[in-house]
Amino acid sequence: MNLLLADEVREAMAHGRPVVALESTLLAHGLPRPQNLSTGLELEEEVRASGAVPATIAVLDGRPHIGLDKAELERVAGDPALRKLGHRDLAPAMATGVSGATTVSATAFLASRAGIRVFATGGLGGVHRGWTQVQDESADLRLLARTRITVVCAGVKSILDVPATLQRLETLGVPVLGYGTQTFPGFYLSSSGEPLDWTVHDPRSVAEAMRAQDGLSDTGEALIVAQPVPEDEQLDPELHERVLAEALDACERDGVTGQAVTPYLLDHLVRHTDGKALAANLAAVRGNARLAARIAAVWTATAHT
Ligand code: PSU
Ligand code: MN
Repeated sequence: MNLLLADEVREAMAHGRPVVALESTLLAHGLPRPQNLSTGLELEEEVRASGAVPATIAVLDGRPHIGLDKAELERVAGDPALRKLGHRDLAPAMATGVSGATTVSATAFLASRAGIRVFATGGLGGVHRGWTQVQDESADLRLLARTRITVVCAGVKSILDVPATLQRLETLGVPVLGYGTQTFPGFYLSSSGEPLDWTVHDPRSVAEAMRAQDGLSDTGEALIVAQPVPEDEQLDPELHERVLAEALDACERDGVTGQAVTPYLLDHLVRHTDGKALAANLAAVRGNARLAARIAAVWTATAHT
């Protein structure tokens, strides 16, 4: 496949050094400007400071990029016409020379093809509320059921039907590890209240689970590592509940559907919480970038033992 690896990423991979994939839809379509550019740069810094090389992934002029330079990141953060590309959009985007930010499904796919094993994001996509009417389930879930990559996230966005999403992950055979928690994180909230079956407490345990997974099969499902946003940085749960209900109403009233739903809801939350939703979102992704780098470091350090 025609993947364009940044020099730094190519070199790190060639020498078996840790690399962490980062998603670009959360920058282009999930965060307001201009914080999205500073966040993109900051996430790369967090990864570096924790000992790995960052590879932000996007499609530019039809070409999948694994690792962006500063000008490319500025383009991703600043271009209002940039498309949102899920996994199924990759082929048409490549054929038509389109540029787009990649969602979890497209990023996980491209990262895995490039040989990157660890990926950090904010919240995964999942089963939307009202699924019985609209069957809106993020393509993230099915892609993660057939891609061997470790995804560090803060749960799934609380705009979704969280219990239904966890059920789907179970059906699809995707393991979920709580990182220092026995309940599934709630993205803006430290806990969604949903219980988890597995809890780990350090990057080494995650790397061991990854190795055990590989021992069972060399292709197959992802591993989800769910790390909560620290409690003192979460969105106030009452504020969250109120504004989320308003956002869901507004979304229905405005007739928003398909790919536009997630960005619409996230934007509503940011604008109606006086920036507090944004602060919680940023705290979550920062923590995930750091943890992903630590996992990648242990993973590569133990590669031949
Ligand atoms: N997490 C965030 N912000 C985001 C997203 C996740 O903190 O914007 C994006 C991810 O790219 C995820 C996508 O893959 O939302 C899911 O969109 P959809 O529901 O249309 O599949
Ligand atoms: Mn969707």
